[in-house]
Amino acid sequence: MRIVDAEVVVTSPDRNFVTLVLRTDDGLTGIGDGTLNGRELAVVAYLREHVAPLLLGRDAHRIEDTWQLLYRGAYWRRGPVTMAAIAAVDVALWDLKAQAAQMPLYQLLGGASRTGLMAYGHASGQTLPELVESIHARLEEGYRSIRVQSGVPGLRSIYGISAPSPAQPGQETHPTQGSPVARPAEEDWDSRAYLRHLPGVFEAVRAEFGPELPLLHDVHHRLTPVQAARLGKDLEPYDLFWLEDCTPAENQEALRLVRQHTTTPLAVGEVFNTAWDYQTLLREQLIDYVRSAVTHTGGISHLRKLLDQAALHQIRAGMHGPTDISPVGMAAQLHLGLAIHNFGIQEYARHGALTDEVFRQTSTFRDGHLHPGDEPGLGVTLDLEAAARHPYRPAYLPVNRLADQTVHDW
Ligand code: CS2
Ligand code: MG
Repeated sequence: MRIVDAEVVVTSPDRNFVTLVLRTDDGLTGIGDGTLNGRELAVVAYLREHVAPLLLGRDAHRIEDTWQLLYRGAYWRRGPVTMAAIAAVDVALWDLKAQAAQMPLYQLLGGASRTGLMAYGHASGQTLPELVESIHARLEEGYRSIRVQSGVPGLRSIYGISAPSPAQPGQETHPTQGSPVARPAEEDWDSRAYLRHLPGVFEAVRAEFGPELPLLHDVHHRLTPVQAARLGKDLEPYDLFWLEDCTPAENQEALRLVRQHTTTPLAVGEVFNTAWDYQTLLREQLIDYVRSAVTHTGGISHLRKLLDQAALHQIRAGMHGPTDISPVGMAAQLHLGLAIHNFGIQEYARHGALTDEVFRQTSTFRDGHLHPGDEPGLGVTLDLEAAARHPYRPAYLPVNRLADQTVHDW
């Protein structure tokens, strides 16, 4: 099974996606996601200029060898652009191998360890009534676990919440979705106001929805270790499923302080790109969930190694699944999540209707659970004609500023 063509497709149905399409001499087509939100074209150039020429003529079955060739062969280690590019190749090769074997990919990864993947959806509101309405809407859509994001009095617009609008009260912001921006939008931030406000939000949500509903919350890297420790403690009565990215976790040791002070479970890692970024976190058992996505962590081959290592420390997978992971990347992590033993939960934000036209998918979402489907391979096909109708649009993620205009983590 020789690779005869490697094409990089950029399309922007509802937002930008980068897809690698590999074709083989026996007529198969495999696809992989290389989308890096806000820096998409860096991955496109990496793939087109530096990776595609190396793939032509190679045996598509040699997945691990190709991974090592691209990782070690670059000499320069790690990094989001490199690891997204390697992920696109890795996932396309797994797609090809599973199609050649005429099996859904999860069968090649060891077979199903469960009947479906518990998925959490996003609820948010600028005010408490808007938030409650948003949680009800997600429950009606079938979600059985909910991430709760709330506005903070005095702050105009913050991560996960759109500014109040009569047309779409409390609807979640999908950064870069909709109207692309030539410059990053600026949002504002005040950690003390947030720390005062959030526990009351969770108290009210628990009072409305009862003790059973799994609730999650994303801090988006905004707190110092001591602030995060306090928030974890303050939220303990509301029994969170997890508290996500409570500090900028590239300072892995900082999580020690948080851990010493709270039993609120911690999830970290959506911005990491290799297993090496987790060394202290795993060894010292400082987190409970690994947030890495297949697309940003060198693909199935590398993330599998990280998750197997996490399993030895009773740490589970909670793979990143916002709309900036394409349907191809999502399918890859559904197959992986179905196969591994230490699956925890899957983030799931539905793509728009245009995206569903460009990427045809076999996955299903029923009663709060996802399943990748049983077609050979990943179960996703890319409609090249539909993709061509939606050219790339430059778009940036927002940035955050404090009241005195200091740039803060967004
Ligand atoms: C987020 C993401 O889903 C999440 O947990 O933190 O929405 C993140 O902001 C985006 O993926 C950035 O591209
Ligand atoms: Mg997050």
